[in-house]
Amino acid sequence: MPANAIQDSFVDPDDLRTCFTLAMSSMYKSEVPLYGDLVRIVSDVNEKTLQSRLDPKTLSMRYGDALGPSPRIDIERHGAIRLGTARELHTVRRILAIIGLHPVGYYDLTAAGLPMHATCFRPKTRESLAKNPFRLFVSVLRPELIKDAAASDLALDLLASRNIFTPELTSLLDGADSQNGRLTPAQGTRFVAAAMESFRWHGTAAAPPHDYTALRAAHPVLADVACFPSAHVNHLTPRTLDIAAAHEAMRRAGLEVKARIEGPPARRCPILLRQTSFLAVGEPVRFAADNGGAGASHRARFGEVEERGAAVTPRGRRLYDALLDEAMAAAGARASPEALDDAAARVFARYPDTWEDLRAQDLVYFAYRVRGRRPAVERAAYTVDELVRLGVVEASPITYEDFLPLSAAGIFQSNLGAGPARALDAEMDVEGLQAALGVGLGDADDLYRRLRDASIDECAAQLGVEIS
Ligand code: OOG
Ligand code: NI
Repeated sequence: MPANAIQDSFVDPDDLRTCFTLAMSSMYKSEVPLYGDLVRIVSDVNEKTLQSRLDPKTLSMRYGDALGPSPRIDIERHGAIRLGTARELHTVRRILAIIGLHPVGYYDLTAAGLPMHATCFRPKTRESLAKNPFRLFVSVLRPELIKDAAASDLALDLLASRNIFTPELTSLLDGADSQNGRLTPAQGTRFVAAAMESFRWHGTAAAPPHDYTALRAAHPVLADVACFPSAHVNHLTPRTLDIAAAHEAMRRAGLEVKARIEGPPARRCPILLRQTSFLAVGEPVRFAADNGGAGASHRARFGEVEERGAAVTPRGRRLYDALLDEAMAAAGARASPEALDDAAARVFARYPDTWEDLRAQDLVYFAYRVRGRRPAVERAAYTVDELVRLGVVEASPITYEDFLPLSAAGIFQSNLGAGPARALDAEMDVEGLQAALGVGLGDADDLYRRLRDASIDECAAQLGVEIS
């Protein structure tokens, strides 16, 4: 068989990711009907925004960018799961690799009082991102940070006795290993269905009621992570074109909405990521008959919306972090959500807000493409800035594809009902996370730089000049 015939008999990981995303979306809508309402509300807002905003500058940012046309806006942009053990994380890494998602970045959640760290599983190449940018925020317990020894022992006992992966899934993973990480269409179909078993909600706890109650009292996240037979998806997140309008529409529709939108304040040139959510709903939990006890109501699962802006450079990130700190300090620890928003709006006036300034000050990553023909001035070499000034190439901001640790902590906290969080006194454990994954963590900045540099190389090749 010729080489490409062999390749053709396997599913493209990006296509499989779309099947996976759609399966997860319909599963989650049936599990949390309020999420279906959210998707309808957001899609309405997006429709109205599309009709009202015809400014080409914002259009390119919102509906596509230098990296190509934006895929369907109504497909979810991310989801999240919480895992209990290194072994679970290792298997989840294998599952997600098959749908083209790879771990990028380290997220320390101890600032939110969570004994957990996380990574973002996401597509890494321009082509893969353009096909379907869905990503998964995956956190995992750090049991060594649980202060209450009895709770820690109990959680570890429960986790040691569970297996969240079906035998069918395990055998498909092994099969993929022997096929260069690929699956045939028939295997792919079985794989998506089997993977959903690991991420679906099980209303019957895998722990007796007194254990559930004890862990919930120690920290609600322990009960959520350790007391169920699966790693239920805890939210999905469609993309909105106007997060303020979506937040308002959710409130008007009677959803119980998060107190404030996480991330940077509203800007003309959107950067990073803004998020809001409806708060986790109470879901009935049963306990196995021989465990006795009445049921409980478990609060972990919610629905979120996100608006993505441009990826910032390390310099842009330092400015973002500094201004956010300053805004929080100015508002004070007990500030109301409105006061915090006001302080942020005031302080962030110092974050440049035109694409030209953001580029000139190297705050945002841009990709480039040839606009005009060969530059009129015939030289063998140019700088990017010269070519932009000559109108030969144009710059468009690169979309941010990652998460924000502080926002993630805020989202986590508002949905756990854990009360005010006190930061844990703990070091990060990047090595521990990488050891559990069995692969190194990708570096987000590296990926944005690569996208930028590849776009410059393409311009150089097209123009037949050297670009520095
Ligand atoms: C994950 C929260 C993080 C985000 O959008 O920042 C997240 C969780 O609650 O498990 O998804
Ligand atoms: Ni999220």
